[in-house]
This record gives sequence, structure tokens and C-alpha cells, in this order.
Amino acid sequence: MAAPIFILNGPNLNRLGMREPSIYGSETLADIELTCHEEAKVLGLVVDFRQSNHEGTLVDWIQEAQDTAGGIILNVGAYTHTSVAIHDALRSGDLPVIELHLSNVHAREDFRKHSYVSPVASGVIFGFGAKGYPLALRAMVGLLEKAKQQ
Ligand code: DHK
Repeated sequence: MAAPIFILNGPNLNRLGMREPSIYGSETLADIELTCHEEAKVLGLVVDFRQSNHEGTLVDWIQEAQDTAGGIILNVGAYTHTSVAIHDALRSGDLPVIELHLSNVHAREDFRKHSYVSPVASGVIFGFGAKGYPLALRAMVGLLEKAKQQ
């Protein structure tokens, strides 16, 4: 079986649906997970979808992905803007990485405009709400095909 694509979600994303729905939308993380599994099936991918509020757990999962996964899609929430540890974990592997956000971080507070993930990501998707997740999976197919050709 093909190596799974890890979809990693960071702090407060377990509260989606009730957390500032005007910014993050009304879908829950469980809704999004279901959509990801459906989209993955269409694309011939397998998804391992996780959420943690803890920075170290996210680092552990990134390291696990580097040993077992085909690629990483991650929305590490507020750690995007603060975490050198997540930056370092991502840069120590050579997996395709897609950074994802529900909201348009560049249209919000200044502190959301800096990302420690972007410099170590192949690409970034933000501002499309929950629809960004299936978009990221589609983008991942392209990255995996490109990697195969190299
Ligand atoms: C999610 C969060 O929790 C915020 O801390 C980020 C991101 C934006 C999102 O839009 O998905 O700043």
C-alpha cells in the first residue's frame, strides 16, 4: 500500500465549528477529516489525519512522517507563527510539505503574516476555508508525481 499522506492539525483546530465561525467556517474538524478521506479515495491516496494542541506532539508526528509517510500537509495553527521546533523538524527531512490555513492570514493581524513553515514548504494554500484541505491533497498528487520523475 502507498505511504500515507499525513494531515497534521495544530492547536485550537479541534474547536472548529464553534471557534470564530466567521473566520474559520462552520465545518468541524471531523467534517474536514471525512472530506479528506473522500478526496483521498478519488485521488488514490491514503490519509492519516491528526490534531494536537501540543507543539512537541506535532514535532513527533513530523518525525514519524519522515520515516513512514509520502508527504505532509499541515496546518499547525498559531505554531505557524512561533515554532522554530516545527521549522527544524520539517527541514530535516525531504518529504513534500504543503502548508495550509483556513483563513487568509495575510488579511489579518500582522503577527499572522510571518510563517516558520513557509520557508520549508513546497507550497502554501490559505484563505479557502475547509475547501483548502481537498485542494492541498490535489496539489500533493502533483508534488508526488514530480518527485517520482526526479
Ligand atoms: C489557524 C489558526 O489557529 C491561527 O492561529 C492561524 C490558522 C491561522 C488558519 O487560518 O487555519 O493564524
